[in-house]
Amino acid sequence: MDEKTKLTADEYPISAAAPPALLAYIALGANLGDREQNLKAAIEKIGEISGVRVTKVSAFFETEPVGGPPQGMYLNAAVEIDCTIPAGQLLRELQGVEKELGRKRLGKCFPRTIDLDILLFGSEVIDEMDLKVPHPRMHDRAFVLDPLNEIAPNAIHPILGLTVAELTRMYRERHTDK
Ligand code: A4P
Ligand code: MG
Repeated sequence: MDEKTKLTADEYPISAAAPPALLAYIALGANLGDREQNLKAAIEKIGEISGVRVTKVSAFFETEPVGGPPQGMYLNAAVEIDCTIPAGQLLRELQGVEKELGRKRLGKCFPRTIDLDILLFGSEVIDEMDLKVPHPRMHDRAFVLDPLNEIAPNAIHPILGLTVAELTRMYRERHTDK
């Protein structure tokens, strides 16, 4: 390459720094339709989001519904993703997946074909109108903690300063009949 066409580091296309990846955790829940199929389809679609790679998937846990009107049992799971997009964009992408899988928003805690919640996003703490991370109720729900503890016992809750394993143990202690 002669001097005239030589690119400086700034101009060279691949010199642009790749956005740093972080590990994030998503909770999945379904209690309408073919619940197992809904979870599997959601995991596949999450893996197709640009800038997201699914790195771990928990077992599927059958759980009693918590809150809301009387409704059927849930299947819950958690996934770990390696993520290079910002949390707000991830939320919008997940809402797109919920919509594609036929989610109708009937009201809070109503039955759903699929619910996708961001539990942890690296060590970020986010407190916006439409996005709170860590998920504000994650430490008080067995249907979230059990699947998450299976894939990420050492992940740290950045507000409480405790690992998922510790949160799970403390939840059990609070809910064991004395
Ligand atoms: N939002 C704020 N922070 C987040 C976040 N970290 N991740 C906002 C995802 N969304 C977040 O969510 C309502 C709003 O929360 C969204 O507009 C988003 O901007 P939604 O999915 O429309 O409604 P939702 O799921 O009914 O509300 P939410 O607050 O996610 O409900 P929960 O507290 O998650 O409870 N029982 C069992 N056994 N298993 C379940 O999975 N799920 C629920 C839902 C109740 N009982 C359950 C289960
Ligand atoms: Mg939700």
